[in-house]
Amino acid sequence: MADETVPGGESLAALLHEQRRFEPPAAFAAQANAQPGIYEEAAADRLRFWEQQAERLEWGQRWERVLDWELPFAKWFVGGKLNVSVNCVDRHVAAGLGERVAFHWEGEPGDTRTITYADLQRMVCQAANALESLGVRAGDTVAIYMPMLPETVAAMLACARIGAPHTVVFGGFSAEALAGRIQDCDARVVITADGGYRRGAPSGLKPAVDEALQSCPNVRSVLVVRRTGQDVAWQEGRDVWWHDLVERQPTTHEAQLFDAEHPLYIMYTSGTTAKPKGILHTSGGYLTHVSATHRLVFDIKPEQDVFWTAADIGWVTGHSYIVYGPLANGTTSVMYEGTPDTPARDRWWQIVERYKVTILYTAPTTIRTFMKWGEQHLEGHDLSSLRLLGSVGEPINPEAWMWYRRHVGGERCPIVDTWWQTETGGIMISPLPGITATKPGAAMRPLPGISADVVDDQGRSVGNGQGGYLVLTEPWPGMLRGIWGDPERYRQTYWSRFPNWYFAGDGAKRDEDGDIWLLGRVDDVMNVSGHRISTTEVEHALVGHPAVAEAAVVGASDPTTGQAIVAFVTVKGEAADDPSAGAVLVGELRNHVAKEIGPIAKPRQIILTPELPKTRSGKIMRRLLRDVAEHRELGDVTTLMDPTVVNMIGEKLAQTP
Ligand code: 6R9
Repeated sequence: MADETVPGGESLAALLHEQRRFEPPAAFAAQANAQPGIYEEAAADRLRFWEQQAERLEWGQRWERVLDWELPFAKWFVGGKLNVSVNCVDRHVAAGLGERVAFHWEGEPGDTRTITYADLQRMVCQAANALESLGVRAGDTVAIYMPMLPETVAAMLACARIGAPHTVVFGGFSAEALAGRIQDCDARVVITADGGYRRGAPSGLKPAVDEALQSCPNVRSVLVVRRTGQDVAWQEGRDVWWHDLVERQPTTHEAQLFDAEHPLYIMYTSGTTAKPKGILHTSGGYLTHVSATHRLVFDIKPEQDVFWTAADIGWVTGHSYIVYGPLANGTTSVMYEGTPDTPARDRWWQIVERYKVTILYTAPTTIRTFMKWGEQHLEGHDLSSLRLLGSVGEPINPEAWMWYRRHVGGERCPIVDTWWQTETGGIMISPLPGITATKPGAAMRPLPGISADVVDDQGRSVGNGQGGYLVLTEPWPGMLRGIWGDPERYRQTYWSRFPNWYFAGDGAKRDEDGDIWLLGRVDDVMNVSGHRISTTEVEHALVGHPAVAEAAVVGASDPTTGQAIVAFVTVKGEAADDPSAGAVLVGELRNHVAKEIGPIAKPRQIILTPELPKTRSGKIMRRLLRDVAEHRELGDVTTLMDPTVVNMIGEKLAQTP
């Protein structure tokens, strides 16, 4: 992997020379939730460590065993029973904290709402009653396709309360993508909104639901929150307004206990094939993992902190660190509906100042966008409330890390670079603020209770600056329990590369001190602005267009988005030779991909070419296309059927805007 570049453009060689270290400030260390000794304690008895974390939750019935492990299937807290929504809401109200703010919510147009734990309890109970009135029972799946609203959280917790696993589909996904997910998990009820605000304008969601449901005949009810007030089509008997149904329900609801392994949610994520995988998370272990990591990694003091995960609820980061982790810990969070540059590029810094945010958690792509906009947008805003910063979603390049530290953190806030995945449920590798001396660009060490390694092809541990594959060598409580409806794919995807370990799909290196640096995906998954998109998924969308003969898609490093999608396409007919027809077609293809998958999957560049580089056995050589897209020297071309093809493609690329 020696010549690889990581997102942000820094080379592995440059990372190896990164020498800066930042010791935890003494005052921070003195008050931190995680104190030295925690690693040794957890290492001495891993299961006991997790059991202690589970004891921080409220259980209706205690577990009999901490873990049943039949590789690759884990059961945590076997025999235990709890209710996730009671843990996130009711127990705090019962403890007298009903007036504590759960969310400072801010809409993009500037409207605000303050939701206390008591408010949230009423909302969740009403929504749970409403779902039951629509016939939703424990075990039924519910699809949620919503903007960032308090009702979105209430909808998720209401599902959890009645034992109905939810699948939240990111509002940026297309009708097609939504339909695929609804069909895969056979959801019968969809919760949505008329629309939400994005970039200063209302953007519709209900129309996409209407379109999706044309191919989802099993959906019987659509519950619609009124957010933007835009006109929506209405199907009597199927569609019902949230304010008509939910807000008329009783504000109490008796929660039942569910088994620790009862399904909590399914989150679809891109794999290496065209079909997204439904990652299944269950209740007791997941909640233990996200609440413990939220407390230790973000040093949460629920009486004082104002926590802000600036991510969408539709991604796992939102599930674990906007909803389940923070609420399980009784935290006050900020939730913001819209984009960072609406109405101006200092919107986030206004929010930090207004709510006195103490902990900010966001993605490198956003940090790089702020860098591009310039630090003048932060000036004049009082950011002195901040005491800790977090990063997630992709490798953070040292330059962005340093900018974050200097301009957002005022050189005083520790930074936690947190590595994890939809599949892991919660944070796995991260510094512990107060203990770990951080290095710009390194996720550092597996958390207490987590076992990870970096290994070569043969499964041998590497060290001293060598690169390899990241593996997780012991089960952990937040781990996925499988792929919805496809146990074989679960085994194949994660547990076959190395026989006894979980293969994460990420490259990593371990430095001389034993600290871990993540290097990006080693498979065909791209990471665009922290969103996982499979190359195959985009190829699939492109070849679905009538003009396209063949398509090959690669991720190329991009200074802002980490990776960007570059597509090489051969077309049927004349378009490839006729530049004006070609330009029109390229525009059409970009929109086609946006429609099939979502705007985030729009290729940055589409290069029309008469040929794709293929091996003699006919396999498209994506590795070479990646070299071309990155303007790198080409690797081995000897297996190519026609070596002149790559040069020609390189020339085409140079001519493509
Ligand atoms: C939480 C989340 C998972 C993939 C993962 C890796 C990349 C996430 C990272 C990171 C380097 C970090 N990733 N955090 N790479 N450093 N701190 O992002 O989940 O959407 O499933 O993506 O994201 O490649 O495998 P998900």
